[in-house]
Amino acid sequence: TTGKTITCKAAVCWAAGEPLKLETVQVEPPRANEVRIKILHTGICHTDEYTRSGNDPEGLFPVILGHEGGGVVESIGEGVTSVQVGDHVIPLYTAECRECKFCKSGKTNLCGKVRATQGKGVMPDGSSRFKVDGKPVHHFMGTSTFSQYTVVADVSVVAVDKKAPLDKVCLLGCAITTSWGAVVKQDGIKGSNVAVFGVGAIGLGVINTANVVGASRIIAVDTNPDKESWAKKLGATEFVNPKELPEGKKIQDHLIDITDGGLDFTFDCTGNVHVMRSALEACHKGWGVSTVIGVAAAGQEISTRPFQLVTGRTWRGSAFGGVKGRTEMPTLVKDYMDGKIKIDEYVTHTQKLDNINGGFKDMHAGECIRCVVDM
Ligand code: NAD
Ligand code: AHE
Ligand code: ZN
Repeated sequence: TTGKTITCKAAVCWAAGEPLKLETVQVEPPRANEVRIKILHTGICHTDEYTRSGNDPEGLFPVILGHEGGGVVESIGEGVTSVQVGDHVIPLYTAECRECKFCKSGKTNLCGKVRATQGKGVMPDGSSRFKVDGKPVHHFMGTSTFSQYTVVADVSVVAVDKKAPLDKVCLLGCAITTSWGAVVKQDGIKGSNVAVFGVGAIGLGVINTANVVGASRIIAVDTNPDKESWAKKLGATEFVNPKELPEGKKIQDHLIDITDGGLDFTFDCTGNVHVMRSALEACHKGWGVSTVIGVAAAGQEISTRPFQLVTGRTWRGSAFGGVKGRTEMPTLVKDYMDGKIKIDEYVTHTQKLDNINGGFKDMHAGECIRCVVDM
């Protein structure tokens, strides 16, 4: 609370659809129950692009995007006990206060403490810690990791082992944890048939985790043929390109044909609502479960015949893999250090902060799994 405002560089998105712009930004000291973090590395997730593009109904501008970061605590506000100056940390877009109805329910990782202000692009007290030329800039997902310094709520950050390389474990801030949790927290994957729609970082993580927990068949589905080798490298047993099916053949019908009635589990990792429908309908009658992980644009809706559900298929979704970040992240980092969780394989590209737009370009090019930005 006695700290000074820090002047540093950040990538600011001034308006929906615009490229990010490197700006000199003033970052105010952390107030009570807030933590200021020097961000060293951050991944670029498709969700950053989704909000940048203007497709996010919660999108606010100007904004500092980024939610897959790793850094070091620079200073803490009054009342902060969970992290200390110098701790290596991962910001959490899914907070964990351990006090709210959600946290205490034991049924969900969603936390109610800061979500409302987070969605409004401000800190819990309703104000922003970022200014450019005296003008406030919005926070994003409670993390804003595309800034050399950021301020987060103390319930939105977790300390991790200092020996863990931050240029890798930053991906635990979103992609790796999201996909790991979506599989590990779903009972019954061992010995089952699984289909994964979309082989980006999220889909690959689902494939890899399904392989680790012992799924018997893992069918990867992607419209980009270059994703076949990626999918197989991380444990897919088969690959299907929906574009290569005979004219008029739906992907769900093809999958039902080759699996004697459909999949036990499917995952949407595309964010495309038509793909979500295919993933649900590819499920086996009586018991198939489809998990929506992808994030769809404003105005998009999912649909299917209710008969699909009446006849025993389940449609569900998952945010941050159902993982409670403050409680579970240290173990995930340890699992990575022990070689039980893959991360290095996903980092196909790196960029410097001043070329962060190049990282967005890499993502669109299709051969990039994750681009990690060196801040
Ligand atoms: P990505 O762009 O790297 O990967 C998406 C993949 O889907 C690509 O390989 C693309 O070729 C493929 N694809 C596109 N259209 C397809 C189609 N019609 N059929 C089959 N494949 C198709 O994205 P990502 O970073 O891996 O993220 C995937 C999705 O997950 C995004 O929507 C993202 O916003 C969302 N996400 C959700 C959570 C969560 O907590 N629920 C967390 C992270 C990301
Ligand atoms: N603002 C968006 C919400 C998008 C969304 O669903 N986000 C996921 C995380 S994506 C990470 O890459 C999530 O955690 N959702 C739960 C939550 O509370 O936001 C929209 O579409 O309105
Ligand atoms: Zn993400």
